[in-house]
Amino acid sequence: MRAWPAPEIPALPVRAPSVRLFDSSTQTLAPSGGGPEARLYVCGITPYDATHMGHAATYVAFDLLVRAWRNSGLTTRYVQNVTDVDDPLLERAERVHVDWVELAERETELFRHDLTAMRVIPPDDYIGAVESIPLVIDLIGLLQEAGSVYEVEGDLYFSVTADPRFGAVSGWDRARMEAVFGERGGDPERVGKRDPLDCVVWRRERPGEPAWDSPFGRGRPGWHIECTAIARTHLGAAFDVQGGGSDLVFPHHEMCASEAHVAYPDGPFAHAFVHAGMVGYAGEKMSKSRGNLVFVSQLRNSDVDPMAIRLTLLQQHYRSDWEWVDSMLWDSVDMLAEWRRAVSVESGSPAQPVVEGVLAALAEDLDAPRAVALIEDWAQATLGHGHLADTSDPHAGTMIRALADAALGLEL
Ligand code: 5CA
Ligand code: ZN
Repeated sequence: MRAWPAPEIPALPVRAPSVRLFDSSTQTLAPSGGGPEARLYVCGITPYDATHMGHAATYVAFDLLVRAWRNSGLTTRYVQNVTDVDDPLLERAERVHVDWVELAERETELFRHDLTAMRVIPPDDYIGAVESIPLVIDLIGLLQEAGSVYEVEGDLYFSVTADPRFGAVSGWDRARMEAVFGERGGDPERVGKRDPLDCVVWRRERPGEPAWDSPFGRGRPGWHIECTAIARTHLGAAFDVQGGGSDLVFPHHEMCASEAHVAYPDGPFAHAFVHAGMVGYAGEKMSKSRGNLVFVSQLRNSDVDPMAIRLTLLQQHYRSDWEWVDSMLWDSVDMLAEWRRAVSVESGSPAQPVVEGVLAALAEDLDAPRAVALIEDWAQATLGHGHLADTSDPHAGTMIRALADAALGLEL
């Protein structure tokens, strides 16, 4: 699948510290990106509706990671999927009487435009579920050879007990797993399953649903196996990070890891699992199914500067759950205008400590709010509003402009 155009990123004269990230599976901060190439898989959209602030916040968070890795001297390899066939997409297409392929293409295209406007670095490989069906079929074959797949009325299930490490990603106990499995695409109550938590890897054809030929009959892939297959094929074993929003910790990332452990006993799936917090609006998690949404495209259509949207997202730590409030956006519009004024003055407050501080903040679990505060202090000092008014650095504006762009993705 085609991704979107890459923003131009200025090179910085200083090298950033190595990145440390909070790994959900160990609940600790750990060094990240050990090799010369850092490898990242981020779970992409299910394209049945437009990009909302929750999606945008998650993709901006992993964009900060790519930038932090690159600024620390690593090269990066980034893969993202598009769940372009799955229950929620098919249900929406049927409800609004649109062909599911058309709906997926339209919403994916809108997503590309939204993320381009927000200067989010595109993945190197942008891979759809439909185009990955041959990979999924091969992977199910490996799971079958390992004796971890069984059939219920023509549907194939992965047996979670086949992986002794099942549960290691979320660290949840069974009661908690069972409580949310049904709400997040699982079918804990289905009769004939060996374990309520087993997940579908191949769903046999139903009338009116798309289906593809396979050695196990016509059907379509289950959700989790799509990401397992794409990540393992396009990144190999033991890549650095699997990322997504915190709603994917269980079952999605847990199942991806277990399927990979069983199919490929040669190595771990991802070294770390990194999760962005949930963005809410009007008292609830922003979600396509609840309909309490603020869309990036809607704001763009009303001529809101995408950089102001981005700056709003950056002021929340990526791991926090938070609520979008419209006034945050207007505050960011003002802040951005001040920053733009500050980088245009002839001589500004010294940039060097700001560069070092911002890069250090981002290397320490992507602390964008701290990075924003440092640039804000610099802007205030440069404009003479701060107590530290000092405008002795003639290169400060150029340097801060490059810094905001390279480290935070903000074009001033
Ligand atoms: N296609 C699957 C992943 S393989 C999926 O979860 N699609 S999605 O469209 O529902 O979500 C896309 C990404 O946005 C996921 O990483 C998800 O965790 C994240 N996300 C969804 N809602 C929110 C929210 N309210 N706040 C933050 N992130 C969110
Ligand atoms: Zn995924």
